[in-house]
Amino acid sequence: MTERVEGHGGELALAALRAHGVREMFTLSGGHVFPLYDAAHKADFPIYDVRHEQSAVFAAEAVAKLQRRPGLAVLTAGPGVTNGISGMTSAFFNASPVLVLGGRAPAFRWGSGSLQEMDHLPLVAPVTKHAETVFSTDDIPRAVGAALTAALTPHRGPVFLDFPLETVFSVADADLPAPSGVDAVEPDPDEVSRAATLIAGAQRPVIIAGSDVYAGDAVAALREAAEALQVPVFTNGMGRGSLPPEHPLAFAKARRAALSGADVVVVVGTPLDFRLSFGDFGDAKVVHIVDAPSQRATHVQPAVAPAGDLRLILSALADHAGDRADHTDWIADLRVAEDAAKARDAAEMAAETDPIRPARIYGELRRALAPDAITIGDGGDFVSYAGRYLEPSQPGTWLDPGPYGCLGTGMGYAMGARVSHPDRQICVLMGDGAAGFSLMDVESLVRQKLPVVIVVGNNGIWGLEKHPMKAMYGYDVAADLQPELRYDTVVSALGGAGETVAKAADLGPALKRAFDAGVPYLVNVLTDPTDAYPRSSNLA
Ligand SMILES: Cc1ncc(C[n+]2csc(CCOP(=O)(O)OP(=O)(O)O)c2C)c(N)n1
Ligand SMILES: [Mg+2]
Repeated sequence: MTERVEGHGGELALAALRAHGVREMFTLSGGHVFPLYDAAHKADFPIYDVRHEQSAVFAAEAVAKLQRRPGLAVLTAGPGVTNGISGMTSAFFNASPVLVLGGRAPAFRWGSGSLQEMDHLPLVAPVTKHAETVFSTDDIPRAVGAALTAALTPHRGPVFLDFPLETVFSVADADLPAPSGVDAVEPDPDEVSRAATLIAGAQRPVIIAGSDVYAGDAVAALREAAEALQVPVFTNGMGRGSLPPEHPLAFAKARRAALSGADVVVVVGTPLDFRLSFGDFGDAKVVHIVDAPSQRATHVQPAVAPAGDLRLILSALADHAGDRADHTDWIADLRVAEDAAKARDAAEMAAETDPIRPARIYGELRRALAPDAITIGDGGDFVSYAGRYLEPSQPGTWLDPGPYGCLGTGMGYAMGARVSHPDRQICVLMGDGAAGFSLMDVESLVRQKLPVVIVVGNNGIWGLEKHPMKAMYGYDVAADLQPELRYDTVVSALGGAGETVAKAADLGPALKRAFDAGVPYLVNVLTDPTDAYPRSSNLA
């Protein structure tokens, strides 16, 4: 049924946004988008504002990632939009359904040199699924609806609309089309059955499940498939926590043994990119299960690559009726490797070193974090350690920047996470370098009463760059920061609180104070600058 709506462009946009499940906006002020504020203000629609547009887009992305619904950022014309481009690009790489609404200089005098006049579309088109300028006020509801449908259709991703000044300030009446919903893409049954036969017949199969499993609400189906076919499961990105860590098929540490020993590697809902050796697992056959045909790899040829709704594909795997090999010994071997690695990690996480090593911080955090806490990683080595030592026990609790690897997500993701989950612990794990990109947005969090905990691994360097440069050239440049800088007093100055910790024994009590504080609180941990995350590829 089509409803009729009347109002200025902002009101028409808001009606369509609400109809499609958008529940808040993240923004930084600019006159070009005032009608959107006017509509939101009059309708009691929440507006969260930030100090840099990147944080608005990252906040919208966190909402989209965590809640599997569209996130909205409203950016003013020109510099507002260009400041949001790294956020849009991250959302594009992460398949996050984010809508960015941009202001735009007036169309009627385009080319005359209006303030902030620039055509955003050529810049944003390559990093969005859909980018369009809406030239007519009564076309706004249609355009918003179509953009959101595109964002939510697998393979999901960001979309962009801009409204010339006169479009959004003018009044019109228009149709408000009902949301059309997103149809599940049926996979090719033949491809699914070939995949099932291959996995069931394998001697040493492994599943690696990524973000689209969570985004596609396929966590339960993943578990059913793994249990039915008895396949060990590793995860990355938003896939982390899909199986609880105590599940007999849940693995995290034995990845090397698994990938070097496997005869079939099943990669679900994540690309065959640098995180997965570009899909090259030696002699193992690869099954790549993707949520849309566009996600099939072009650089490698998997044995089979079913494309479609991940719930349908994984449920079909679970229902596979044919013969299956026994994987008991394979699972037991991996469990030995997993347990040995866990014991090594446990020793590192307990180590009482001076200066503190990152592992110890994570040892303390594991005690302080509730199972449903949201952890957010923004940094270099410090965040690589978080990936290694923290084990999310529920899906939808882990936010990393994803394969685009953009520093600066921290305070934006924290805002989106706090808005999504007002009652949970929100903990940002930040490198001291990464802190420079978004720490000013603590002010936005304080002012809007959005408490979060920030733990800075303060090694005084851009560690992930300094160590490799030194190894490569014998020297390094542009890789030092001020040692022992008081990032905690920055947060205090902005209205939050915090403290500096230099001794391992002080970490636990400091974290307790942080989670009890009720305001943004930064625990500034002075860490060992000589400690480098061991990695095979050092370029990031
Ligand atoms: C926007 C952006 N700029 C630069 C980089 C390159 N980069 C990746 S990790 C890193 C160092 C991060 O340092 P810090 O946050 O202090 O963490 P550490 O490695 O010291 O633990 C840099 C500069 C990037 N990924 N993103
Ligand atoms: Mg650092």
